[in-house]
Amino acid sequence: SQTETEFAEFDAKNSWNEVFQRLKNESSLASLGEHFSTKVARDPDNRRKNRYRDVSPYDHSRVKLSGESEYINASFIEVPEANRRYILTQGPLEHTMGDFWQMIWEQQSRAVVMLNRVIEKGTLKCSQYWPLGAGYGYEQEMYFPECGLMVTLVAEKEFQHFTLRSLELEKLESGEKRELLHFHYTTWPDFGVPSSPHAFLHFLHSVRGSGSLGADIAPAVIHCSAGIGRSGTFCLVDSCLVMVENSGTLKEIDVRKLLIKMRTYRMGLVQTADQLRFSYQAIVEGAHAILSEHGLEDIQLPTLSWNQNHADSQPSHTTDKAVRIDQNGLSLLQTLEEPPPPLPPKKGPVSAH
Ligand code: PTR
Ligand code: PTR
Ligand code: PTR
Repeated sequence: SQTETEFAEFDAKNSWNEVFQRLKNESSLASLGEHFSTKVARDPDNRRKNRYRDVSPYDHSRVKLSGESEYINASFIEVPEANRRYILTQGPLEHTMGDFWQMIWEQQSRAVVMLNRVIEKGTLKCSQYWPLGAGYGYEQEMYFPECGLMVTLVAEKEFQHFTLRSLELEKLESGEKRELLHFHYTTWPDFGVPSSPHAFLHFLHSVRGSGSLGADIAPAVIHCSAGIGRSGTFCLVDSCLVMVENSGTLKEIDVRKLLIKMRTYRMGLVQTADQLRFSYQAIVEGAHAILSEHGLEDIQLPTLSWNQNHADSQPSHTTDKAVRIDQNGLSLLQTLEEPPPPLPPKKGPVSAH
């Protein structure tokens, strides 16, 4: 396939930097013109709502909040080829946490995928926008008066590379409650790559297995610090693997072309040559698993399990539950054991179906 050939070629020629630079140039050409303005983000009233001066949502794809102050640094990314929609956003600032929760409520998102840590290299990269809970000596709840939402930590489970949380959102005015899954990948440095495609694919399969990215529910909110580097990588790999799954082959995928297209919805998706290389690597490896002779069995999803008392840091006697979202809402399903180990490595070329 083109993806495997390119991966081998760029490695052999050590040309990832040039390839990435060319891609950036092509993206800027593709995003020229009035259609790609960022006027609202640059409005003097809104500038303080941007974490980074150089990362703005395009006007045409930005997510709007209801009410007077309708600006948030967030973008819809549409990938019709994969039947996917995502909301990508920056890590909330102290004074935009209310906007963040308002967006989640209004867009009816059922899951948040967080790819950064709150503090990285000694710097605050994102505000602490969800309650840490009694296990860390904090409250189980956080109240956001700006949007009238109460956010409660219901359960939490740590895995090797990520933490899964169940949060409850309550609109205090109406008493309406919703459940939200919080998938928090904790070992991906900014401007870096995950420790291995395995670890990342394990995480991705967990998110997908919950149904959180499915076309039958509202788009999930994906964020890191700026909402472009790691978030872009996550969406690129996910979309490509959906296309592999649907077509039964890696042959029809043009990774760079898809990325350039995705970059017309939000600037800067995938921030480094190494993140681009990692995307190829994860796509090739993920495709191998999907297309192996065992078929989808090989991407047997890691069981998402937790115990409900974890958040209270009590020694727990409750059983672990698997979790899944569908149109009817989040459900904690049947009793299950610990998640299996990450995907086994796959060798050999991807079969050409
Ligand atoms: N580290 C950030 C940056 O340089 O992008 C800091 C920063 C963020 C600086 C926002 C200025 C910012 O606001 P303005 O858009 O008003 O310049
Ligand atoms: N096919 C498996 C199942 O039905 O449980 C796992 C699975 C479920 C895989 C959902 C992916 C899923 O979601 P999406 O369509 O969002 O990738
Ligand atoms: N101006 C910032 C910087 O270069 O540091 C913007 C920025 C920050 C861009 C982080 C991307 C970043 O990574 P990520 O999108 O993965 O959080």
